[in-house]
Amino acid sequence: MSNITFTMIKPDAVANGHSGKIIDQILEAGFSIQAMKYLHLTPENAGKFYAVHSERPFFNDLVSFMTSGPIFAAVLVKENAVADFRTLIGATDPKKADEGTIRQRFADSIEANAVHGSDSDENAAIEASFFFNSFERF
Ligand code: IDP
Ligand code: MG
Repeated sequence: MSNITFTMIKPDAVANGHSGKIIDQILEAGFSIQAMKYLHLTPENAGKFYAVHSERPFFNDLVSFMTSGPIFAAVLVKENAVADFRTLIGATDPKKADEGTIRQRFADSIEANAVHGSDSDENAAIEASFFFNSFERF
């Protein structure tokens, strides 16, 4: 079990002014921020990041959405980070997300769902290195 996960505050949440409250909830839940940056994904970046979904019907819309405005990308540290962060953000579809989760509080739709969270330790490392060089040294 590794102790890092990777997150993005997605364009909907940044545009709606929710970044501060989301970061606050992440810190309140016991995560620390090892690295963070503010950036605007290119279609090429977004397509690579979500390559695993390239055959899904929503892929093109997802790339458009993820490139529609700036995001925060971050590496978070906590014991059991991947699973605990998935619990904190809630289900992919905010209508199905538990009360008080980040997606239940801040997401607009199953697509514009406020935050990303890695789904495994392996993907957390891959995703963190996609955005941060040598993130271990921060
Ligand atoms: P996750 O973000 O909860 O891990 P995934 O199934 O990995 O969910 O999907 C990646 C992202 O693709 C979601 O966060 C959401 O933005 C988008 N997405 C997933 N399912 C749908 C869908 O059915 N319609 C539109 N967008 C979707
Ligand atoms: Mg996923």
